[in-house]
Amino acid sequence: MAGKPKLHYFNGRGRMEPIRWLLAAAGVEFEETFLEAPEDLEKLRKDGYLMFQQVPMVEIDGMKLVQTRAILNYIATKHNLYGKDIKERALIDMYSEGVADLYEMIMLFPLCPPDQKGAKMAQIKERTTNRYFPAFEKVLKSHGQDYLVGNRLSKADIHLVELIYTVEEIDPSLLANFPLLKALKTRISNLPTVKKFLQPGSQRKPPLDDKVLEEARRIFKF
Ligand SMILES: N[C@@H](CCC(=O)N[C@@H](CS)C(=O)NCC(=O)O)C(=O)O
Repeated sequence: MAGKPKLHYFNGRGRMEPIRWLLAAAGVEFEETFLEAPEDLEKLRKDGYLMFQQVPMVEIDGMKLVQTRAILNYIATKHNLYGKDIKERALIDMYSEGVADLYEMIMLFPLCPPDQKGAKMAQIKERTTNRYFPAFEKVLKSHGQDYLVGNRLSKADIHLVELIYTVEEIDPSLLANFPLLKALKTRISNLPTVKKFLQPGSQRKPPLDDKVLEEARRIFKF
């Protein structure tokens, strides 16, 4: 039997967090090796483990995978979280990309220059309530099913629920007008694997704070 996947990243959410969520939801145990200094990243590069000199990198099934989406797609395919045919897969990709667009705006917010923070946050809230959440609410309403695609759990549901939690950390009221998203959040959160991941002490990472941001700046030199 293959060993546990090993995740290489720093000890923060960033681009690895959706991978942690997806593995956890699939019920896959994983190990993590945290970069603590720029030298740790340099070593992975020197050893030839990072195709584009970047992390996230995940050792899984004898491969050293990079590129977040490739990693997510591999895990989703392996664990039947990627639809039953190419049409379902296209929808799952479309929804996942929408989630990723808003997630990226939120993830990059702490890097925003102080004088632009107010405008950026206003844009994040506006996009959440006027663009992304209504789009997903409409999908759920259109078919009345429990999951976004094919009435079956897919990676799109996991990514969306992770996003909902992230948005709620910014402002819980942003979810107020989206009853079907709330219900999806509750449903997915009650899956035993996800429930476990949401418990304190799991491998889920806390929101970025100044200390973690400083650590990321030091390791990635930005
Ligand atoms: N498209 C890549 C982007 C990866 C990326 O930007 N990684 C950052 C850390 S979050 C990194 O390794 N930065 C160092 C560098 O680019 O040299 C992915 O999604 O995995």
